[in-house]
Amino acid sequence: MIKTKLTQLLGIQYPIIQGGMAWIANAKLAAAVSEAGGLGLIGAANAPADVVRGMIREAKALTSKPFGVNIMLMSPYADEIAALCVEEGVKVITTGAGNPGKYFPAWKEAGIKVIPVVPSVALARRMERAGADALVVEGTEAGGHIGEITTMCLVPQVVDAVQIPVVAAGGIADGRGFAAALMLGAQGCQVGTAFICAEESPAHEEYKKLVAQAKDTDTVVTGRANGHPVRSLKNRFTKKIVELEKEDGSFEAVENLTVGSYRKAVQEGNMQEGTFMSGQIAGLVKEVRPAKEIVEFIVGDAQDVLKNALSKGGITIE
Ligand code: TUI
Repeated sequence: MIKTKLTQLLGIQYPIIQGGMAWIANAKLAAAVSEAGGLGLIGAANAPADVVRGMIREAKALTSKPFGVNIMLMSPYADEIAALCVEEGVKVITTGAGNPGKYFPAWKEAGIKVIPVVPSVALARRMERAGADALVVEGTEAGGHIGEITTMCLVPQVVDAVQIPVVAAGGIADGRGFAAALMLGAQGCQVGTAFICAEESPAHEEYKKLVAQAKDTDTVVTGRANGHPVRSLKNRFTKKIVELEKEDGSFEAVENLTVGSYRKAVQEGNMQEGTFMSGQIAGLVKEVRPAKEIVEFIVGDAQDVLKNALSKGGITIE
């Protein structure tokens, strides 16, 4: 049993949050992770408010345990979704790809636990001042929209800069990574890539196969030139984006090429036109298995690692 300030704050069994991955983090996956003792998240991504409301209601029907909603702040529906989370009695909100400051008063008033995802110390400090209950601190190893700093460097710097609990994200898919995050001062971890390969994940079989077969060097970051860096698995489509960026790195050009490409990856497994977002840790994810097994594997392995770190590593302290 690993109990931390995060398990206490959220009333969950294990300090593991499932990433709110666009098109993948649906009600079934979120409910499966929450049922397993972690915190499942519904990823609102760019979905309209009524679709998100439907997912929240479906998750409520599937689990009585706490789950959350991740709001992608670049979505045109972010304002509506921020309000509907209050209406629907959502217990936990995480946010990504922006500053959620303007929503804090309404969320706090409703008693919602607010956990912004931050890629820097500066934003972490600002979010703590605004009233965040905890932070997901996401390193550049993560999949999807990313910051510049690695998990290893960012987590301890944020831990030193704030008082609220820190959840490490980016590059964690097993007990070693989770244990390392705790050693850096985190109170929990967020896991994305490994849950793409959950049995309950709606990702296309081709997507799951790509993640399970990926090796360490198989991801690439596109979109740096237009200010929205996104990490995904290398394929013919990312090659096309990289070429376009060399010729015409304008926001519009890259946006026009990539619009709809996340859906094409998740729903169609479309290698020609799909962006298969994934973290660098894909090389460690080898198989498709139930969400419960993924949660229990990470926790069990971390306990073992923490108890036996010195003896197994042949390390002595004199
Ligand atoms: O948000 C993510 N990961 C994502 S969002 C996404 S969907 C998307 N669609 C189109 C373009 C880009 C993304 C896919 N993956 N992770 C959390 C995260 N948040 N990473 C980085 C940030 C972030 C960046 C800047 C958070 C705040 C921020 O603040 C800027 C500001 O306004 O101060």
